[in-house]
Amino acid sequence: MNRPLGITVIRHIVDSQRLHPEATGDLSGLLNELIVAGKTISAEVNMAGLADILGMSGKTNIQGEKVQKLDEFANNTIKKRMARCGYLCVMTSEEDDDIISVKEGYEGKYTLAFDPLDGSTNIDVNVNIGTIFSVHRRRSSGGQGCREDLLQKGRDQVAAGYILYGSSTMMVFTTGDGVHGFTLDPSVGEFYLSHPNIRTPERSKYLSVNEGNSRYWPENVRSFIDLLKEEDEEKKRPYSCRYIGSLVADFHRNLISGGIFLYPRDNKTAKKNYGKLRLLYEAAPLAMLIEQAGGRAITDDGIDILDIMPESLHQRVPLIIGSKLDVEEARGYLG
Ligand code: P6P
Repeated sequence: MNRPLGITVIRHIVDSQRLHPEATGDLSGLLNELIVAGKTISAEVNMAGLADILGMSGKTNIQGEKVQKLDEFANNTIKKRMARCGYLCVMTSEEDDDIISVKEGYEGKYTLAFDPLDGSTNIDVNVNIGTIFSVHRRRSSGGQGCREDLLQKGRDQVAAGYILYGSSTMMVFTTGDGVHGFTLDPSVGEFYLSHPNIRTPERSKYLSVNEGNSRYWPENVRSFIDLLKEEDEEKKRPYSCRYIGSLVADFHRNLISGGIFLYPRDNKTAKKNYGKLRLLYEAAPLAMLIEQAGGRAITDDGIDILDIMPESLHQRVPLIIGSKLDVEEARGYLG
């Protein structure tokens, strides 16, 4: 069969690097290592229904959530590979309480924050899950990196993206020159460019929010969400509700088709009083992606996610993210 001459993700990365004569190739190398880790995780996720890897590992992570075996596999796969890639000085993971050092002698100039397998509660029911990553330049001078290298504003990220394990495995990322999507051809083991220069529609088609929490939302948030459900011919409302409960899956659908995703703070528990989602390795990378694609990402106080200065590794933030016109309307209404 004559296969179309697809652009592989590494070809795209190298071509993008050429746009920056000052580039040393370290970021390209870092992304390539992440791609290998993603392919490894994809193979395991796709076998999960067959291999004895479903179910719990018996451990609990810093979030107080039970760690699933696939979570552990994904976390270890990324940590082992990236610790010796030579491009990082320090990492942080949703699954690890503290910072993660890199192999002595392999210290590099970037940092990596990642959620190894977000949406893990969906693993056993075969719903799409994903890996989310965020890359910054180190701020410390040399050797092993430190917490301060990780606690940087999302606005200063040099790269951000996710790998979505679904009906097909896709990698979507940005290095500041637009958002590009690649689909894995498992028979070849290559990611091919399938979604060049993704631009998210200015107006939503979907409303993504967990209505089960509505009684706990601040009153103004609840009334804004009700507004999205009222008839409005010009804005093509009410929007269809789509909520998978897997952030990467909900985000990806909205990125491609247009949508607004909300995970507001709730007054039910102190833990969620700042929202459920984490800043460093969920909200900030997705915020860079959505802004690069023409969308917006704010808190339920109307503050740009990318402008928040992190104070801790696992800091939570309320998140409203998606189509520009709807998110800006939210900012006006809530801000
Ligand atoms: P809820 C999955 O556990 C996750 O962290 C995100 O992937 C998802 O968007 C969110 O939690 C779902 O939370 O409270 O609606 O089940």
